[in-house]
Amino acid sequence: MLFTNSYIQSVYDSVAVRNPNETEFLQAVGEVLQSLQPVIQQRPDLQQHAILERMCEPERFVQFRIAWQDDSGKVQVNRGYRVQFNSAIGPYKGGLRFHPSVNASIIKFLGFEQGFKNSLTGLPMGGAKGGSDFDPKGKSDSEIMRFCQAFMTELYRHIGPDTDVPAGDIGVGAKEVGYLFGQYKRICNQFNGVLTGKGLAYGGSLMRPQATGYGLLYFVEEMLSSMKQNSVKGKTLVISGCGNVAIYAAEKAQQLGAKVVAMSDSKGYIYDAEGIDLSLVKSIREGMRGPIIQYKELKPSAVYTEGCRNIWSVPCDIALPCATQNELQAEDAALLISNGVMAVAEGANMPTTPEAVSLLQKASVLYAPGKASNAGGVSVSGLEMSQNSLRYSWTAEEVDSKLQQIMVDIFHNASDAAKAYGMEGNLLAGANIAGFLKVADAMIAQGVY
Ligand code: NDP
Ligand code: 2IT
Repeated sequence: MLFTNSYIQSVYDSVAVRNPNETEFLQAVGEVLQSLQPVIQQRPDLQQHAILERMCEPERFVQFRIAWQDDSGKVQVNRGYRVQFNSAIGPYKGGLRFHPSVNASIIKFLGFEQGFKNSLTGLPMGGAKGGSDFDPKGKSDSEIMRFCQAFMTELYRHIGPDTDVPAGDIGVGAKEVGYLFGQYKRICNQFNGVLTGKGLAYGGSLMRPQATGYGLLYFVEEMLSSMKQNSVKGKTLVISGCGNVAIYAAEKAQQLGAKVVAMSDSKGYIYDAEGIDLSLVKSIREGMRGPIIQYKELKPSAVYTEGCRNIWSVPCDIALPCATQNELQAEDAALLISNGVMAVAEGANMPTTPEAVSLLQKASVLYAPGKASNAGGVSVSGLEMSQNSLRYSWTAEEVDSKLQQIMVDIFHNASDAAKAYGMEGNLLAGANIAGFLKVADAMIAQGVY
């Protein structure tokens, strides 16, 4: 990767040498460093303090074995991870992903991004991520419980309500968080806010399940109104994925008067010209996380197409990638542009490749980077931590209005930072700069570590 600033080039090159073959991590680092070039020129102290070098090296990276018994009694072995990237502005905070593709590179890219995202929320949370290559698909409830217990039997020693607070991500929802929390409580003999995304009966926050998807739409609404004097109402949306983020993005989009015509999973996508019936999607996904092809069985007028990336061929005004990293590539961006897309906003983490982002920006399509637009989930996790500390629960309306305000503030912080550094309208650069500066200043204030 090439940079115009020679110092930034040398930082990137040494990260690349130190982390060979970690393509997703290097992609995330490269994208942030690219945005920081004007900041580095104005702030020579950042180089003096080696802030970039320190931010690109996790404070701690733990990898461990997870052995558990499947329903037939056979012992299975998986690999677990927790990366504690940066604690400058608060306890480490970030989700756990259970998916067969999980490896060190993916966990590190997610942990690196999380630090900037958490900074943008304005809440006191550092950056972390974790997970396992365990595949929850096709596993029984008992297998998932035993796996979660085995995972926590190692993880517990690295986390705590003032140290590191995990939550969900792909393959980890309320059920898994419940099993993880139960095991932590048994081992430590402590009932505290060590995880977020908990059930309401034992310290969870109202609105946490909805938070990422709803927050995404609050961000898009603010972006359309500020940058195009427009709104979500009456727009046609395509949303990839059909998990937690996608479902609640679709729900809020429909509440705001938009029509969602397509959703997907890792195998293919459904198109419903009448607008997606979310109650059907929820009934398919609840419990066993069924495949989206079942939508067509329940509603035969819908069309199912194999291949999840084909979803970007569906004409729409707003595209929301809400499945996984690098799911929207240059060819997909070109198709969206030729079909007249107005905005692309990321619900997933790093779903748009750098080539696709650059095509969208050149075509003047509004582009919202995930670390800003999907920050609603971790924001309500931060509010769950506050409620746990207070030993109190806020109403859904209270949490929702705080979430809305946080998303509006994130948009303006990103937009203002872009303008201040001569890149008006570039929300990617603005989000990276605004998220970075707060962490950088906190690191300098706390001395060399
Ligand atoms: P879920 O596990 O609830 O759903 C994931 C969805 O993405 C499923 O539809 C799944 O399809 C699809 N998917 C997963 N992996 C792939 C892949 N390799 N290729 C194509 N499709 C895939 O996860 P979430 O909704 O929680 O997470 C979705 C994205 O949002 C992730 O990038 C996550 O990091 C990000 N995110 C999540 C937050 C949260 O609060 N949960 C907060 C901020 C960001 P299938 O069922 O077929 O596997
Ligand atoms: O990517 C993310 O922001 C999340 N998966 C949510 C993290 C959290 O701690 O709620």
